[in-house]
Amino acid sequence: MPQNLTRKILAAHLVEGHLTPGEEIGIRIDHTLLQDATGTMAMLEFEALGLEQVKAQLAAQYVDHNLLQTDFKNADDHRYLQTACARFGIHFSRPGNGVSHQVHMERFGRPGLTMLGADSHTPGAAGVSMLAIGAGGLDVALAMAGHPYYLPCPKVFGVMLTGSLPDWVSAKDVILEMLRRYDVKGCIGKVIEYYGPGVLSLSATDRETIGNMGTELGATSTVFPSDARTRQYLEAQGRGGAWRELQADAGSSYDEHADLDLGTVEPLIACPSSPGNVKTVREVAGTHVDQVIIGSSVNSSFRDLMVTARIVEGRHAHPGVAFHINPGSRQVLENVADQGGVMALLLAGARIHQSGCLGCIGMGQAPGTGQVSLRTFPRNFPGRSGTKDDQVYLCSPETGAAAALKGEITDPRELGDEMAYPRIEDPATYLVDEGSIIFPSDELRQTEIVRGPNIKPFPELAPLPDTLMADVAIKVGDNISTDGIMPAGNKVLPLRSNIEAISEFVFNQVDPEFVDRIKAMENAIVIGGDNYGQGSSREHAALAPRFLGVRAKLAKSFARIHKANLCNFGILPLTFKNPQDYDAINPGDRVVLPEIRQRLASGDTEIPLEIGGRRIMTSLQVSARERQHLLAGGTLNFVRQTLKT
Ligand code: MIC
Repeated sequence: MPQNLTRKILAAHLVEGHLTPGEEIGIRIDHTLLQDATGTMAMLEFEALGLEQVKAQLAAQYVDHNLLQTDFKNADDHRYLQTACARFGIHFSRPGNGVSHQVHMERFGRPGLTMLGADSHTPGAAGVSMLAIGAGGLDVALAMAGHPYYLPCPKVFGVMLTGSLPDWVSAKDVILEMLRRYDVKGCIGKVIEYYGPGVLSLSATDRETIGNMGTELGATSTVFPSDARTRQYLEAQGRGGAWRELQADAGSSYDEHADLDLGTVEPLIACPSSPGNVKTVREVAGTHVDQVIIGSSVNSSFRDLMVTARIVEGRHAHPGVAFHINPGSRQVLENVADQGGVMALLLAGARIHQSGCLGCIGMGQAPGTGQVSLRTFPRNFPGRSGTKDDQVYLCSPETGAAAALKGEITDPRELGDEMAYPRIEDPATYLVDEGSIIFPSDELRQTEIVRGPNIKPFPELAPLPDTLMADVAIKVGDNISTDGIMPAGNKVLPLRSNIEAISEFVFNQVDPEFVDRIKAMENAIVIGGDNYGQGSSREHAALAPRFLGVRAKLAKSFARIHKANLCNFGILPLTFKNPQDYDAINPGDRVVLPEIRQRLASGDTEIPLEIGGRRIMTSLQVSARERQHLLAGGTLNFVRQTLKT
């Protein structure tokens, strides 16, 4: 039977289960990706598995998030990661070498392979036709140890692209168009597969932009065919040998389907404070702008920086605008410099930063009070920039450059009256720089691992009790992101390897009293709305609440990665059978889950919950494997138990 490309890659990697949407499957993982903010904990978890060496075909560790070294903590973590990589045979990309997604595409990505990354934007590797999935650090640690990755078999959503993008419109507008149509939970449980004649008009890095931000649609991953453009990119990177052709079989079908004519896409912008709050740039044109940032974890490629440079060349940013550039990698910056782009940007007043995520995760670059910031980043959840009540918009480099020049949101097509659209060609041969990557070697395997004082041992987690009594610690609404649960930013991120310390910040932006309140409770439950835990892969949004006593979360629905992280750390992910019951539970209520252990062990999917003499029904949709992990109090407990027996 003819197969679409996603199912072909899944079938080639399937080690457990059947490719039936919704059923749990186990797939072999070829590449693993860690970044430093999630990676320090993931590396500690890998160490806890007691292996001598990684077993994945290629494991890479990037240092791109915690780049500000305001004290010893981040620098200590960098040293820990560097020494652990040397010891276990992992590629180490040094601080400042670039954003994981960009560097992995440049140096390691290969069509048709699977990748698991402890970063939700890992699907950016769609740019080189990988099936790349974001996951919690523990799942990545297990994949590094050679274990399969388990996930609900996704549906495949085929999007047929036709036409080509008009001048002043680029890949960011394509993914914003998808977000305008489907919003932040429209693609949960799906892999988006783009195909059709329009695909060839998109370069590898355009496809990276679309894959990276597919995550904001809730998608499990994004897949593109591997074609002449993929080949061109890999050859330009000096890695032509990695190319192979891949596409859906003729006559294959999709579980769901849509058409997108690239020729009809116009400049779009996601308004505060959700990537799904998309409007046309025309609708918000004229809004005063204080800050523009081009680059970071998405839109930081050669093309993105070069198009910005050519637009601002010979002019200066508006005096009211702080204009920043965050290159995706040193290699990007070197190639932009080689073609004169750096000088054009400097003369236009740009502040050029080191390569990395930076302001995207609140590591600096916070806007001032009441200021409007336009960023090419992937997400703009409330307060994520580091500024309370922030006004962050997400847009293309073209729209960002237009705002930098004019001082207000401007449809970039208006610049067409002043200049021709600078269509950028990728270099035929990139300047390649691997100098900041430390490759594994036998010699390095002798390295002693160095740990700083902020790196604390993994906390002990008790197994699930027979009956669970818990107090409602907080009740939140729909689309609460992991940034709302466990904020990032330069104050909190350095605590990622110290669970006791980071737990003091749980729900800090949503309810500053939360931690004091939960400390007076023995066990706690959190009540949530739809799409609870959307956004990042950070397992700390499960582990830190668990450390504080959260044993269950009851929501209308969960985001995929967060739900898996809850199971990994022994928190029951319950959903309302009847969504109206959401209104019947309030903070301070005491709830009881009678005989929960036994119900879990017997595979019950309907779990009664008693509240003030009333009983409501909840639903527990987890696999047999996840049930065992929940009973043990978390995946590490379970794996350790199995190692003992
Ligand atoms: C993000 O963009 O939210 C992050 C920061 O990259 C996270 C990972 C993290 O919290 O460390 C992600 O996307 O998974």
